[in-house]
Amino acid sequence: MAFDMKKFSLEGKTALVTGGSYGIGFAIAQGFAAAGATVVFNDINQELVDKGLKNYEEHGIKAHGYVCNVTDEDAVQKMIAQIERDIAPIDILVNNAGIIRRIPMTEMAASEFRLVVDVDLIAPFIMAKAVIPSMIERGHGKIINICSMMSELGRETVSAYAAAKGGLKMLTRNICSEYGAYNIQCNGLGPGYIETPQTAPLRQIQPDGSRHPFDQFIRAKTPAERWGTPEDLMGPALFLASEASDFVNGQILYVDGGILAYIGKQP
Ligand code: NAP
Ligand code: GCO
Repeated sequence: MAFDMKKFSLEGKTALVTGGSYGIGFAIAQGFAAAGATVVFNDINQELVDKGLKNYEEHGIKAHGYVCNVTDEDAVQKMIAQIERDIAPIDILVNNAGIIRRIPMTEMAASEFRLVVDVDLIAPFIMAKAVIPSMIERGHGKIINICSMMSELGRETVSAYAAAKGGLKMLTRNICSEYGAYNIQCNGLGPGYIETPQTAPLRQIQPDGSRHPFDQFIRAKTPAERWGTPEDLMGPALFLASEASDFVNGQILYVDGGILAYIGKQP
């Protein structure tokens, strides 16, 4: 049977990308728009939503922006209902919103640890819980959780983030297990080290003009010998959002330039 390339189309689909004003979420939403989806995004305040709307407009995309803190379950339930009234039910959810706090574990307040887990793990639970009932009613749905290298590996100062992203990998597998029978596919996308504001501190040029030691470290750990860009995630995200991946469920697709496969370049 010939493959129908229309399986990669998102025509007629409504996609919600959390924290999609810029960075990885914005790039993923751009790819969805190119495939025909109606793009909806939220961010934590009106200023960021306005910044996002301007960003989308500058890229020729008519997006819809909502102010919502994804850790607030009532606000999320209200936002999803508002989106359904304003636009349509959500066919594709990308749990992209995330934060990181780089603090040595023994110096980290439990409140900081909780905040990271709140945004990076509990919010994806809240968001998925809000969209799944309507996906069940309509007989299909796609949920993409933005995981991380830290879903598989640890490193100094990111204990809360790694715990959250490791948990997000298992939440992904559990949503697959619990709702796969309703034709809902829940997969993770695991970016490697990507050039966004979140990693800017790790790429800062040193006073002597040299690359940040962490920048040098990551280039030695990556077969592609470069950082990823948000655009590197567009194709893999589109695959997971489209009918082309209807029999892919509970998987984490790593988009890391080969980091997880590689012991690293000899210094
Ligand atoms: P980013 O530049 O920090 O953008 C994250 C977005 O999420 C921002 O718009 C942020 O808004 C928003 N956000 C944060 N907390 C929120 C909340 N409570 N409610 C609603 N929106 C919220 O991050 P990024 O680098 O694009 O990363 C996006 C996702 O990819 C995150 O889940 C991150 O963990 C993951 N990731 C990143 C990398 C990387 O190397 N960059 C690699 C692997 C995975 P504010 O600006 O107000 O915080
Ligand atoms: C860090 C980085 C990473 C990236 C990403 C890697 O401090 O190690 O921020 O955590 O954000 O998650 O996949």
